[in-house]
Amino acid sequence: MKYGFATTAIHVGQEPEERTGAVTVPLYQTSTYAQEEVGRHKGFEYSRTDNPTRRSWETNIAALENGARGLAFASGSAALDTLLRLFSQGDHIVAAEDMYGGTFRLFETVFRRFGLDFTYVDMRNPENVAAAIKPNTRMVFSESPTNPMMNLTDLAAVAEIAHAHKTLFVVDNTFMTPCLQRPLDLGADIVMHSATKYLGGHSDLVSGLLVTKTEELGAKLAVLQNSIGAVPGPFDCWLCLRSTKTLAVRMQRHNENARAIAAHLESHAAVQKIYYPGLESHPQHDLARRQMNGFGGMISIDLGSSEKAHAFARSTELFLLAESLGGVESLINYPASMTHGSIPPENRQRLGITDGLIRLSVGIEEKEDLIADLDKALAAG
Ligand code: P1T
Repeated sequence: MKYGFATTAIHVGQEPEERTGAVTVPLYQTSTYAQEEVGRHKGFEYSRTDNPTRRSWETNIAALENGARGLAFASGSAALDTLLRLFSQGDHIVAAEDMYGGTFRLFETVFRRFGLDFTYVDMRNPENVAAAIKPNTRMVFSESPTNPMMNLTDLAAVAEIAHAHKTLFVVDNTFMTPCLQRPLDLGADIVMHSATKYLGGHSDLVSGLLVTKTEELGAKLAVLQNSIGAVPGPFDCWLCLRSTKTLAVRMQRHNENARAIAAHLESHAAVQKIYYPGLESHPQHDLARRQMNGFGGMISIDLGSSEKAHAFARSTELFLLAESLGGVESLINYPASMTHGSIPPENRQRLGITDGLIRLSVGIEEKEDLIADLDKALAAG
């Protein structure tokens, strides 16, 4: 990165427009581009393949993740779908056992039918990854921190294991954003995002990304991106560009609010367990300090029973009960039946996704108001 993070976010890929000097990247809401003669054009032919607003966003996110190439998709799930088409029937993937329920569903209900094989491991211990790798393993896939249990993968250690076996290492960086964690710098080959979350940041769009460390991988994925066509429209890319300009200040505030709330909830009598890597009591707190530049805005708490969790979820006023995360507004999620409903019940129990578990996405409101809202709802349970 030539500049610091916030400067890169505001400037890279976003030079003033040549014709008018417009400071903001224009919204090129067009499907196609006039050509002067057959084979002679200005670098754009068709918007599934490339679009100037999308290209600005892809350039910007590649710089932020310190990668060679960024590729934008219609959702995080579409980004994953395209990623998995790098592989062929008979290939094997090692994935984190604890991750977003929709990722597990995509792997199991779609790609297993097409002949991909998956092994799920507890990635808190890198040795579990080494033990699961087979001769046909082509990818190690991690989420760190995981959704919703906030478990960490030692990214540098797992990258080393993956590369020793000539296997790609891919990290879903949705919870952290490149502001707080840069997996490519720690050895990952590809970073994946649901841009719907912190990158979009305002709960007003659905989008996804892949960022590759090398041009070669970027070129392979660009062929898939164009062939499959799960691309975002120019307006969503324009909104993402608008949003990353404030990513550094938003993440700072998410960090600050979540740390205050986690510290408060940790000593609250109604909270049986709390999962937040910023707390010294988190078993991987030291690793969090080492590989992250902040602990993020996501906290999970266990209230002990489904009744208590439901009473809490219907009693908050500022924290809205909704799927998703990472917006400026605070949200509550009940993983067991919402985001992780597609994980088999026995797996959920084993992972700690109990019927008493609540996931909080801490927004950037005033922390005193958020704490008062949580206290009132905890009293109601
Ligand atoms: O929703 P979509 O943009 O398709 O992204 C899927 C996805 C991928 N990875 C992670 C870590 C995610 O959290 C998500 C989406 N998650 C939610 C909707 C949620 O509430 O957890």
